[in-house]
Amino acid sequence: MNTADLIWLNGEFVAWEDAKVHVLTHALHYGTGVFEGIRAYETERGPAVFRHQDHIKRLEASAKLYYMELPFSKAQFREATHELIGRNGFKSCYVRPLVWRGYGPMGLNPLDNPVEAMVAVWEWGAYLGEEGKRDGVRARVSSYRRISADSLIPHSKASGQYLNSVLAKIESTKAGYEEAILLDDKGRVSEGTGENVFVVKEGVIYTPPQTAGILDGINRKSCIQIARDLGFELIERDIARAELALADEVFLTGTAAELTPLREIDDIQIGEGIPGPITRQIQQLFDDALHGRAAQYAEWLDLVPVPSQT
Ligand code: PPE
Repeated sequence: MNTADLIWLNGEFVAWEDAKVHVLTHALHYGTGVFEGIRAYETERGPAVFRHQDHIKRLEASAKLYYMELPFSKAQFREATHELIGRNGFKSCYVRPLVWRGYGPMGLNPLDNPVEAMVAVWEWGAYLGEEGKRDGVRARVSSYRRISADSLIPHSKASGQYLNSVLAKIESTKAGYEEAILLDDKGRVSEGTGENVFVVKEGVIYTPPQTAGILDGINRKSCIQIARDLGFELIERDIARAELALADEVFLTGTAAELTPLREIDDIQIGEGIPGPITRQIQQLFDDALHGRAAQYAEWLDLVPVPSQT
């Protein structure tokens, strides 16, 4: 992977290779951590973090659902990230905050373990490939169902919960696909291993609702707004598996994946087998928003102060 000079760990800036924890860290054994995936983009006014406050709020929400309080304030996370981007000299990068139960008593009750925090940044290219973003990717429906609220918390971006995505990702990769789509416990379309999903049919856009086991994606929210601002009808409703194959267009959204079209599902071509016109239109405006070229979405960008001003 691409590295950086510094990582922020529990309030200190430490060298990348020194950012270490004890092997008896609670989260390493039981998955008791919560994290975020954020991106900063190069804009005309310098690096800008996309919907930074929304991501930090979701980090706090994820922690709350697992009985953790953020060990630093939201403002401290924000400043730490700004300083990391500046001091590592990045124009654009991926940002990964993690809050976890640290070294302390072993056993399942984590409440006496310290809550620790870190933020790392590194340069991370297109998650599903530049080609994938341009031409679309191939996915299959996973044999694993998306975690349900019966046993875990889809709304929390919790480390241990990602074993579900990891299994689906391994399965789809070994079978020769770029991504997997998971159904929820009732067999309805939920999401990708790290992306929300949208279906276009006869000019109308559909996406699964909050109750379909999804992570409440920040790019999902952005693309819903962009689609509506462009004048499209967008409906949040349950989606049947067959609607993926029968759609005119399907696309995925996520911080890492940005907006990536799907061109095949389960070896069935979607629409014309190339990204469709509605996908293209939303992708273009979304890309403009990310890079600070869309004035109407300027408030989504958290500009990183240049060092001389800090
Ligand atoms: N669902 C899941 C399960 C998910 O992990 C993500 C983000 C999303 C939906 C989209 O959420 P948002 O980024 O707020 O629009 N996945 C992150 C982790 C990817 C990884 O491999 O790690 C990401 O995109 O950063």
